[in-house]
Amino acid sequence: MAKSDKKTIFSGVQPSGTIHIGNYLGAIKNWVGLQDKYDSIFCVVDYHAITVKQEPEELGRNILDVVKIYMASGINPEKSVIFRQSDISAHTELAWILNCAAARVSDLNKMTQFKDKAGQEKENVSVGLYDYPVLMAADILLYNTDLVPVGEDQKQHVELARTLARRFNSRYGEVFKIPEVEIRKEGARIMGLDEANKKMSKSASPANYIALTDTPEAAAKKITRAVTDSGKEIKYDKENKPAISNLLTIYSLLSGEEIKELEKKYQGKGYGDFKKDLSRTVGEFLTTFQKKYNSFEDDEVREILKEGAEKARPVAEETLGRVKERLGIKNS
Ligand code: AQP
Repeated sequence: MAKSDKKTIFSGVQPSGTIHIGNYLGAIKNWVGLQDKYDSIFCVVDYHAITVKQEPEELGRNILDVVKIYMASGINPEKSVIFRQSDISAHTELAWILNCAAARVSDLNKMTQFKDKAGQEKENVSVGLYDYPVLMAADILLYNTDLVPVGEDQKQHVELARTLARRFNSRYGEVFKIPEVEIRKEGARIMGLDEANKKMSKSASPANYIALTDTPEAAAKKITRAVTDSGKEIKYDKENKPAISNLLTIYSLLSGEEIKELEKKYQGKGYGDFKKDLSRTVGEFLTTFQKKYNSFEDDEVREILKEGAEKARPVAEETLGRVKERLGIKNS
């Protein structure tokens, strides 16, 4: 990567299943606007995906599909670096070093995403799932990242990256830049369609999410069946009307209409009318999105990943080299 005066952003998506509009509205959509202002690095975090079981053939497919989703969303590989995490071994090397030289069991015991994902199975899930936030810290810290644009569920993990960076710096001298988290207010936590008190999630049932690859008809069916709240009013009130507030957020972010305008538009109308129009808005978005998504070839994507890794690797290796020097494990 050519050195510039711009600040650096880093973020990623796991190729762990079907990418949904929560991933898009909470993260990817925001990256598009940031790529002109920042040196931007967008990773496909495949080593994160294998913290839970993946089918090998599907994983290979999903990696290429995530890149297509980045590009269909407007991430331009001419402006931004797009690469696959497993192509740069410095990620796992630095994660191990941070495990030993900065992270504590007590840090990881606080991670709420692990508690949510492991649930009752916390003694039987992989050690990788538990250690996931340390690998994420390595991802971020390798690139002297200034800003990490993510959805709200990742806030705690970015805070851990800051803690680990500070701890390492105070013990071994300044090596890591302390990154800031960037969370947009709107869309930071899109909730499930079938359960409005839980975030929309790839690993939930398909009724929970609208996939970016859903047909408009499939999406409309899911919206029709989406849970609603008591009362008839179309009103944004997260506390008392979490389901309608979530649908209003999706509608507003995809249409560009303010929530206040939407509330006015549906005054005196019922959930049926609202859902019909929301389905149309979502359908139009998906049709345009998928046209772009389907225009990319696998070989083109492989080339983008290769070039991206070639640009990112020297930066990662330079940081890792400094870390190893501080630890006394380089050139001894
Ligand atoms: N529901 C959501 N609302 C807003 N943002 C979200 N993100 C995820 N879910 C929502 C953001 O999407 C980016 C990529 O997420 P990830 O691939 O790291 O997966 P995740 O955060 O673990 O959540 P998923 O997509 O639901 O996957 P599973 O089911 O595997 O946990 C991140 O910036 C994230 O904040």
